[in-house]
Order: sequence, then structure tokens, then C-alpha cells
Amino acid sequence: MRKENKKRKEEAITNFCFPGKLISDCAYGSGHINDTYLLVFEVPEKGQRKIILQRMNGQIFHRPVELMDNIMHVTAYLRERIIEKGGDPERETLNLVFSLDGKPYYKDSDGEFWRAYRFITGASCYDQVKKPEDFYQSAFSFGNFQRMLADYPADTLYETIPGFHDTKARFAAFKKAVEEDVCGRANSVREEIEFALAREAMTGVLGELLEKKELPLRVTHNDTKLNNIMIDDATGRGICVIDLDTVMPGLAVNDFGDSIRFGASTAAEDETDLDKVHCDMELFEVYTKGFIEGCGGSLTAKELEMLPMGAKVMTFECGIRFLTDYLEGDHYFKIHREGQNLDRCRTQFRLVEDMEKKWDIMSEIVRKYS
Ligand code: ADP
Ligand code: GN1
Ligand code: MG
Repeated sequence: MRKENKKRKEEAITNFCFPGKLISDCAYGSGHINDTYLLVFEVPEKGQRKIILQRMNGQIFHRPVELMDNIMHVTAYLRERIIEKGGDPERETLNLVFSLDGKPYYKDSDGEFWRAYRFITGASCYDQVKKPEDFYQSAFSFGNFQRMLADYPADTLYETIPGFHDTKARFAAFKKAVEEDVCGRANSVREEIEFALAREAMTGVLGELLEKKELPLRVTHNDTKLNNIMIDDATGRGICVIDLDTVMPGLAVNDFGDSIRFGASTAAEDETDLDKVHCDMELFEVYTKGFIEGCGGSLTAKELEMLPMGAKVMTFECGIRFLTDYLEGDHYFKIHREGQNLDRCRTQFRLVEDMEKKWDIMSEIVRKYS
């Protein structure tokens, strides 16, 4: 019989090289994928030490050893770049804690994979933009992350989720979910299904440009939500890019777009009052400026031109992923209430509609900073 989660967590905790005595342990953060815990240890003569412990989502990440190999090598590479620039590698990149048997993960007796990071102190992650400066900082950090990894040997990275931003494949999966309708939910979401079907054409745009080599493949983050950046509490600067599960070859415009869909929205991702959901053009501008500056002149003319498309396609893709998950019975994204994935889908589709209306303004803003 499988052990309950608490027992597995205890097993994991005793199998990492953690300092001192555990004094508290609680669920942490608002990610949709992994189970994250904050552990606090009391270390004699040194005070408290905090650790982030995560149970990696085995339903989603089928090759955790390869994934951790990516993270170990990418963080080691970033550490060198940060040191070269006189930065602080303890706070500006993730630092793995190894297991007692010297691995960057621990596999428990049920076959679940756990990993641990030293907690980055004096910094916070935000689920919504409180002040535009924070959004600028996240934009600069994600752009700079890409720039720092520009010479990283991309062919050594494993593809942790094949076809992660293959929007066409995501759309095919959505259509299959509608046809199969395993939960009998399709009839109640006809409007959303029609909305998606009417926009199929956009799913091929970026993939085709990549195929024609009009957009370059780069090492990208691929999950550039605002809450995947740590912002220094004292200086207000974006200090560390976290959540490196999906660092893989990808498109710069997708990294830009995923940030816009989450951070430039005037409402939460699961807001139920759609009248509150807009794509804020002031935030769009702030992010555009920060991302282009963070990339330090490395974006090509075509990439710059396609930034608004990245925003629209990433928002649409995320919407169809939420809708697919709702139709399939909510097995991918964690939910905390019935219908949450449908609500998430609806906000994304509302944002897509709003971007369609604001297309000229978005293009104008991008031109201003290009
Ligand atoms: P998920 O893939 O589920 O989104 P994340 O790796 O993004 O998981 O972690 C979830 C949350 O945990 C983050 O949003 C952040 O608040 C916190 N977190 C993760 N790593 C660290 C760290 N090294 N130091 C401090 N907080 C962290
Ligand atoms: C997930 O892990 P988290 O919560 O940062 C998802 C992203 C989605 C996002 C939607 C590995 O991100 O792709 O855009 O939810 N991550 C994975 O909020 O699927
Ligand atoms: Mg996250």
C-alpha cells in the first residue's frame, strides 16, 4: 500500500543533507504543479535555516532524473555567470541541497521524487502585480535569464515535457478532449469550445516561423509567471528566476507572452467576474520595456515584431490547456474548488479577446522600444 503523503515527506526529509533540527514544516506557495513545503531548521549557534522541499509531480514529469540533471547543470552554469559579474549566487540562482547519497533528488520508497533548495531569504514572489515596478523587474529578470543562457549548450538539455509550447499539438489535444468528453462536460461549455475553434489559425503561426528559421530557437524558461521571480524585499529588484522545470529550447516570444497573460491581466487567473479581466496596456508597456532591456539587444527584428503574437498565442494556449483539463476531469492543474480550471480558461479567453481589440496599441508599444 502507498504511504500517505505525510509519511513520504518525513522519509524524504530524513534523506537529505539538512542542517540542525526541524522546527516547522508547512505547505508553501501557489504553484499549480508541484507540492511545495517550507521547512525551518534550528542550527546550533547559527540560528534558523530555511529550506524549500518539493515533491515533483510524477504525473507531469515522467523523467525526473533527466529533469534534475537539467536543473543541476543550468544552475551551476548560472552560478558561474553570476560570480563573473560580481553577483551573489546564493540569492541570484537556485541552490540545490543534495540527498544523503549525493544526488540532486531523493526517490522515496513509493517511487516519488523529491528535491530541495536553500530558501532565498529577504525576497518575495507575487501572484499579482502590486506596483508596475515589480512587473518591470520581473521582465528584466526573465530577459536577462535568457541572455545569460544564450551560450548554454542547448543540445545537452533534455526536453522535460515534449511539445510543451507546441500550440498546434495542444489544440489537437483539446479537440480530442471535446470528442471524447470523458466527464460529460462538453455541452455545458459550448461557448468556450466555439471560441477556441474559431481561433485555430493562430495555433500554427509561431511554429511555422520557427520551422522557416525566421524565429531562432533559444534556451528559454517557458513558464514565466510573475510568481516564478523572486523580488528583493529591501531593494525591490528582481533577483532570482525560479521554477526551472521547463528550461528547454524554446521561443523568446513565448517567454514574453506567458508573462503578459499572467502579469498584465487586471484580475487573478481564476477570477469569476469577467468584467474585471483586461489586458492592461500600461503593464504591457512596462513589461515590453523591461524584457527588451533584459535581453540586452539580443532579440532579432522578427522576434520584436512577433512579441504581441507571443502574448496572444500564449494566452490562448493556456486557455485551451485549462479547458482541456476541465474536460478531462482536472488531472493536470491543481484545483482548490469545482470549476476552477473552467474559470481559468474563461479569463484567458477574455484576455485574448481584449488583446484582439488592442492589437494596434500593443504593436505600437513594441515598436516604441524596438
Ligand atoms: P510550481 O512548479 O508548483 O509553481 P515553484 O518551484 O514555482 O513550484 O515553487 C512554488 C513557490 O515556492 C514559488 O512561487 C515561491 O514562492 C516558493 N519558492 C520556490 N523556490 C524557492 C526558493 N529557493 N526560495 C524561496 N522561495 C521559493
Ligand atoms: C503551471 O508551475 P506553475 O504554476 O508555475 C504550468 C504553466 C502554466 C501555468 C498556468 C509545468 O505553472 O505552463 O502556464 O501553470 N506549468 C507546467 O498558471 O505545466
Ligand atoms: Mg511556479
